[in-house]
Amino acid sequence: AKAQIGVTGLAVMGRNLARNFARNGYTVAVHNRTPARTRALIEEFGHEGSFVPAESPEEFVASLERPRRLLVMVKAGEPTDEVIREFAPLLEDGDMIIDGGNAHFADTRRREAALREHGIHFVGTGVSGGEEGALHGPSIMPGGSVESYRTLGPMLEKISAKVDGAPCCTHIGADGAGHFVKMVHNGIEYADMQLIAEAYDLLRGVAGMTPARIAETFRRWNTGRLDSYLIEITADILTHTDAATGKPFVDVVEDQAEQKGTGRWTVQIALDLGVPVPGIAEAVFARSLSGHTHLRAAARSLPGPRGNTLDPKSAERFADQVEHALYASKIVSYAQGWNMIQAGSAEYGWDIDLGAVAAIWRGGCIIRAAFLDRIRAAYDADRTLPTLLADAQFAKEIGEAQSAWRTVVAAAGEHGIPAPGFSAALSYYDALRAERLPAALTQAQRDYFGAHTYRRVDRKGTFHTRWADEDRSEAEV
Ligand code: NBP
Repeated sequence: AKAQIGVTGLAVMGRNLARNFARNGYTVAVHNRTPARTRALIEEFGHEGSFVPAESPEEFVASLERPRRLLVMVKAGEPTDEVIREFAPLLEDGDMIIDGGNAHFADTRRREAALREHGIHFVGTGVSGGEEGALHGPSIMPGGSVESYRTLGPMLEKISAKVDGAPCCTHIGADGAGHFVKMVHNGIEYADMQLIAEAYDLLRGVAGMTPARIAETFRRWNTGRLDSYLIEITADILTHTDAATGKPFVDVVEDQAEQKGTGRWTVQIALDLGVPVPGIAEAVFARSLSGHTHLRAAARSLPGPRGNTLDPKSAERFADQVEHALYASKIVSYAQGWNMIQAGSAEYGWDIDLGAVAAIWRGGCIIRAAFLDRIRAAYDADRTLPTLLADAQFAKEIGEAQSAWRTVVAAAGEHGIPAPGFSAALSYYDALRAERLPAALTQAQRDYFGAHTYRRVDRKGTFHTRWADEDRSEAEV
């Protein structure tokens, strides 16, 4: 029998996705540049379903039913182009190349346009959930043509995570839309992780709580509105004791966070699109700063405040305030992420359904959380919502949280504990709320030194003040 789908690139992700398809009853052709991986897959997992191993690209392509669906799971970047160069000449009109790697959406747009010329559908697809998700059900964000989704979509939906019976997979939009949305997902993930790390740091540094106590606190939070995969694993990590030293595990890990690049891409593209995403940016910079050991060593002896940790009763109250601060900051960073998706959608004409994106992130992916249901509800109620902060429910909650949020940011300052995520989120909130921003002064300065002009609050038009003249007369320009 011919295979309904083929997977080339059988490292952790490709292998697990191939197994997921096979476990769901599909016949799966499998191929890898180095054939040993293909053989290993068949030996170890061949019994799980119907696999068709292929050693050569020709054999692989010949084993696929038409239109062919060829899922590429190789290292993102040049390897993807190499695989396309190798396979595209073997394909025919209407066949599909699905790129499930973490490609940059601009590369996906380029590849899609080039392959479209040859009648081949190129389906850039975001896949989230890591190794486990790939095997048991990831969140899947396919881009590409509507036509390709007609036959491919049901298969992807079948292997995806399910929440309340609904698949965590939907057609996001044309060409690079899927990879764009996956990129923003990762940006939001960076922000979420940073906020959780700050909450932990404040509970430890201000409230004087041990990692084990903080784990209990996180576990309690995980039964409420912060219920999420990331809070759950955080509690688990904080409970873990290092076997070699008997210390809390978190204390034996070097305090330098690495990054692979999707968070950085999110910020770079946000700058290009002109979307303010300070929460995501601060998270990327916080990781970057942590790795600058020479800067940190040079600054280690600089003075800081001498803050005492709180007594146990105040510590409990403070923990509640941190919960509010974390929740409010989380709303803000998701608001920024969704604004970014809106901006990308408008720029590239993707017409992305913002509520549907929230729905497919409820399961399978790293930021899966009960919270996403609320975002979906907000966009279902109003597709044109300018910001999540304008949703009545979120506005109410953030209003209730704001006083505690301010206390926490102030405490961070008083105790000398860095909280860039919490404070940037609060500043963003206050900036959007502000009746007047000091941007008026900034614009006046621009006019002063560079004749960059300004608009007035009381009259239409564009103006310049002749700052060098004695009379400082104003001219309409
Ligand atoms: P890797 O990103 O480590 O890539 C290894 C695979 O790429 C192997 O199958 C390797 O073949 C193949 N490959 C390379 Br490298 N260069 C090639 C070339 N020039 N031609 C053909 N094949 C080539 O694997 P992974 O961690 O499974 O990730 C696969 C993709 O999924 C990546 O794009 C990744 O960013 C993305 N992703 C990963 C995760 C995750 O949690 N790991 C999550 C979501 C998405 P070989 O065996 O012959 O060396």
